Amino acid sequence: MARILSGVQPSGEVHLGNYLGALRQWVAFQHDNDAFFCVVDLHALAQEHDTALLASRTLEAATQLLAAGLDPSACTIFAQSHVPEHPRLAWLLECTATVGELRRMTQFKDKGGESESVRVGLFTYPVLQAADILLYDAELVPVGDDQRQHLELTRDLAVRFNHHHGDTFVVPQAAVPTFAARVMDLQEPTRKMSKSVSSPLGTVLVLDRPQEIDRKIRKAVTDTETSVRYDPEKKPGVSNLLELLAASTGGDPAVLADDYTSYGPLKADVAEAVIALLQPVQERYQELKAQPDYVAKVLADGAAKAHTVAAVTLDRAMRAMGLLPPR
Ligand code: AQP
Repeated sequence: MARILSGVQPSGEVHLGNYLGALRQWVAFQHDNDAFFCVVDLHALAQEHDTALLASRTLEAATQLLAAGLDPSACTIFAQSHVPEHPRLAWLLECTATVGELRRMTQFKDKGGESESVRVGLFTYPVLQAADILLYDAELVPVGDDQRQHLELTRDLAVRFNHHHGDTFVVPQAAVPTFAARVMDLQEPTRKMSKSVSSPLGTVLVLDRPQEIDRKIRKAVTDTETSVRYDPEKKPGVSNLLELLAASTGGDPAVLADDYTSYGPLKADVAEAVIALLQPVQERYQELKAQPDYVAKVLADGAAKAHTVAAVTLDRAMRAMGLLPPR
């Protein structure tokens, strides 16, 4: 049994990229591992957010994790802000991380890292993410491809801390799916599908109605050629569709491409496969959305369990850094 930790931001609605890159792996991992999954609401503060919506979005994200198939009797599900050890360990790690290594984070650069008015939280949030992971002694972190660099930073921080202060943290590894690890925006296929940036027509939401999914996929931007080929560099739109098909039905995108001679039938099959993939999630969601108290209870129980694990690691890290233990 490996210890697992991963999270999703309540920064908008859960989309197909989150589902294929992360959530589906989480569901697969939960039964044979000791898995912790959190709605990382503190991360959502690092960018412009709607104060009136954050709490309901956090509950909504948790509902969608359950709808995706997470089972609270098999794994621990909690909200990051309910476990105070996260920002406390983040501070200790911030005192070991350097400005240079945080400046190299491509997500920070992409989100306006050069600007004077960019928030300090956006700069340091990869360190909070490292704390999220290291608190649980996680060996594996199932994430999409966009998180690889942050995972590398987490590993670097853990190795450095262990070197300077003695063995304290488990050094984690990323688990990234083979296909659909970076689902691209359907309208701008050189940009990843994301909650906070993507275009409405370019993002398939997990809860989109079948007609809406069909419409978005049929309108997906491809290219001016007609041949169906898997070539993410030269044909990003078509390759994205092939990856969606491969991830939804099994198979290899380069091999699946041989079944098509034009884009129309490919789009029709992708739409059908994605609709079928999301149907059970949508059905479970309909049952769960009427039970907000149940979801809140799952989060409360999850936070209590997460706290017992996180408190031990934080105490170890504080002592290792030489802080006076409280009586
Ligand atoms: N497009 C994607 N393809 C595959 N995996 C993805 N993930 C995110 N986008 C894709 C994975 O989903 C998990 C949760 O990540 P997140 O909550 O940070 O997702 P987001 O949609 O990217 O949210 P934001 O608010 O737009 O955040 P930014 O832009 O900061 O990433 C992660 O495992 C992620 O890899």
